[in-house]
Amino acid sequence: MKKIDICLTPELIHQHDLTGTVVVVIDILRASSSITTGIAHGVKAIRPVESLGECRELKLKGHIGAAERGGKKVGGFDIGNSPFSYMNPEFEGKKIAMTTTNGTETLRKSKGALQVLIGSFLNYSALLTYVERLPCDILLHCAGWKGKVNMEDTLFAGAIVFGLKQMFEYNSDVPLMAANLYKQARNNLKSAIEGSSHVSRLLNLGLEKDIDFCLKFDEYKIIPVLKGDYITKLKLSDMLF
Ligand code: 3SL
Repeated sequence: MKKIDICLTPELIHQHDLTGTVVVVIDILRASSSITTGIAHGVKAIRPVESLGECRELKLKGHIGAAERGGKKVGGFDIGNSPFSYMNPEFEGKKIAMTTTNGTETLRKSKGALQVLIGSFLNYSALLTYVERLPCDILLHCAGWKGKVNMEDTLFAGAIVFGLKQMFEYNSDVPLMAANLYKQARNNLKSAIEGSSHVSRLLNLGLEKDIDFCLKFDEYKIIPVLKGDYITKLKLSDMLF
């Protein structure tokens, strides 16, 4: 039987064998939501990089520069990490170089998997439909915050496990824990994450609008996929079945 597991923080990724596994990278607030939004709004490709230096270099080579640290846009770059900034019609057909506090590191640590997908509430059903049909194991890789577990990524991973109609074997207790958490929270996700660390951080920065948007289900029908160095829209020819 196919297996599903959840890695609650990139610090624990060494516990998982990525070979032959499809990994879904989850950073609800806000990297995976922003990537999904950008690709859905016609951005050609997004290159996740870890350092501000790499991002700056790519900006000099013609990429749009997106940089966030601690929730804030880094000076000298074009945008930070708000999903709304990824809706800019001027970015259609262009490439973005992106660096964020946790999301881009989670992407790097997912390399070596059979396929790396990007998941958010914004593309929940499209992602669920695809991963359910995959002939291989699935790992939901949560970004958390600086090595620590967070509520919103765990809830989304739980939403995926909860939504699966096919039987999957759980590789640990985490899928069951996360699905139960989601089951309790699903009627009011916003109140479920109230008081959580990153929600408080973003609220202090006046970013409630971003939180509300990132909790919306199924705004988009696309699935972003990391191929080589770039994230693009998953095409029929990329599908593993
Ligand atoms: O940590 C990250 O990668 C970001 O998503 C954090 S923030 O929401 O942009 O603050």
